[in-house]
Amino acid sequence: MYTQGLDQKEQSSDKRDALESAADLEAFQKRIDAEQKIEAKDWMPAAYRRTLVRQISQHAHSEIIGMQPEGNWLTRAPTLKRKAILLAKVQDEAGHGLYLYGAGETLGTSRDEMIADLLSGKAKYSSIFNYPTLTWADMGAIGWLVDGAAIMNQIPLCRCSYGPYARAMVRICKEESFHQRQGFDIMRELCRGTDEQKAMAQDALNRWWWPSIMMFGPSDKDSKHSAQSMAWKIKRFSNDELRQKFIDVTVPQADFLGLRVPDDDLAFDDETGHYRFGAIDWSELNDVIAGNGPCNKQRIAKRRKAHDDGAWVREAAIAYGEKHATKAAA
Ligand code: BYC
Repeated sequence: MYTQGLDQKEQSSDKRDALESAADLEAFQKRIDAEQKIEAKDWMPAAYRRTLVRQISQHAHSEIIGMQPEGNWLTRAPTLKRKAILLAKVQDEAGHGLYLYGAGETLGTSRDEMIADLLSGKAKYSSIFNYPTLTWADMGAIGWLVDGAAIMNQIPLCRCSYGPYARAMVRICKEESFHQRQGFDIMRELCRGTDEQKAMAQDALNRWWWPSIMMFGPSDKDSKHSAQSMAWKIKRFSNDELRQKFIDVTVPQADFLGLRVPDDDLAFDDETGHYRFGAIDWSELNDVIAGNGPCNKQRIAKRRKAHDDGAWVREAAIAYGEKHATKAAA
């Protein structure tokens, strides 16, 4: 179902870009401006296709790698109910990865190719998943902040100009909304608990706040893809706009919990109606993206091992498929 784009096999990207006529590019932009969805079989500029493969595959990789920090707590969830909820959340993330790889495949890049790029280090995944999960409160902070940031970024993607990506995002956002609420619920319970539990919640907020703010990507002035992605209506808001929206909705939630956001410069600005916030340490984001975050090596090593350990399953599935195809042909 998702492989119809595979017949449009790659010429070198420069060759394909050069073959595109100004008239085709103009007609394409008109469709985008008219809010028409672009579908897998439609003509599209090679650069639009490349941008989508880059973003969708990196998004898929983030979901798959994102299972690790929370998977770490499945065996240590404090109650059976919390364990069942966390298990469902981690399984949802596997599902999100699969819908997204499916959406990526409609553009003519196979899942194997996308995964090979992740494992070789060529493709990125979200910086946020390179931080360790040290206490149970981190499960609360991830749900509340990381999924909260994810929703802020992903709701506009439901209106992305590329149909298969936009449609995949609808279900993903519904599930992310449950994830965010379960995280906030963990934080609320800890904040209403003993002093020790509240301190654990505060410590998790201290460690996850700035990395969550950085999830939105570099500042607009340093975002190399934003202008084109917004013109193509892949992105509907800039990185800084989404970051500000996230801060504006999240700070009152921290106040409600009785927690302190770890930013001395944070203040509500009556004139703009937004929170002003302190300077972001971009060197930290750049380091993590470059592979030097606290857990980058561990995350990729674990993903590589899981991929290698699963080789027999893929081989068995192919053999099973071939057996049935031969039977059906006979
Ligand atoms: N981490 O020009 P820019 C989830 C890269 S999943 C790492 O602004 P763009 C969840 C960027 O890729 C969360 N890399 O790029 C899962 C680019 O490098 P390349 C993931 C980052 O694409 C499980 C370069 O920096 N969400 O939420 O216009 C449990 C320049 O950036 C990051 C998505 O993937 C980063 N934080 O904007 C819980 C959503 N930021 O590709 C939660 C879809 C930037 O040129 N993606 N880079 O090598 C997007 O919306 C956009 O791709 C981004 C970046 C806003 C992330």
